[in-house]
Amino acid sequence: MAVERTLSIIKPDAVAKNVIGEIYSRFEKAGLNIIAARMLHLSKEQAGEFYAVHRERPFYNELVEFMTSGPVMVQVLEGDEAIAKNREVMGATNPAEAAPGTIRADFAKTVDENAVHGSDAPETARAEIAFFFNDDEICPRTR
Ligand code: IDP
Repeated sequence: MAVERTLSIIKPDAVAKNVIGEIYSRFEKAGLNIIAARMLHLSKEQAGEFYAVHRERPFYNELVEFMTSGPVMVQVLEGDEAIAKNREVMGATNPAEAAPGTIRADFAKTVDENAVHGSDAPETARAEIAFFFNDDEICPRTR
């Protein structure tokens, strides 16, 4: 199995619900190591650029509004097959379709405010990690 890194965001709805610790616990129980983390309140420019791939989608403006509505927790997760494992722990984009016991099933109610973001492929993971963290801010367990 390949050790991978992925970018995770705990979105404003989950930060407001005070479940950062519970979500971190899900990552840790799944064998994902948190190797970088930062809390920040995204600007409209940052959120718009981060979600630029969705610029043409009808929900883009709503998504940028939501992502800037409060602080987010951003982290790099590392582990075997981290990209797929994180998405498994997150559950489906629409919480109504998310498997029981997943983060979105347990902490989100709607497709637009769905608690967490996770990179969907190695290329996007690399770009998304670099969007938020410099190399010297990433602290793997071993050097
Ligand atoms: P993902 O976050 O599971 O990878 P994407 O399809 O990449 O899902 O969508 C990015 C984000 O855009 C979602 O997590 C959600 O916050 C928002 N989004 C997706 N579909 C809709 C929609 O139909 N209405 C409103 N927001 C949506």
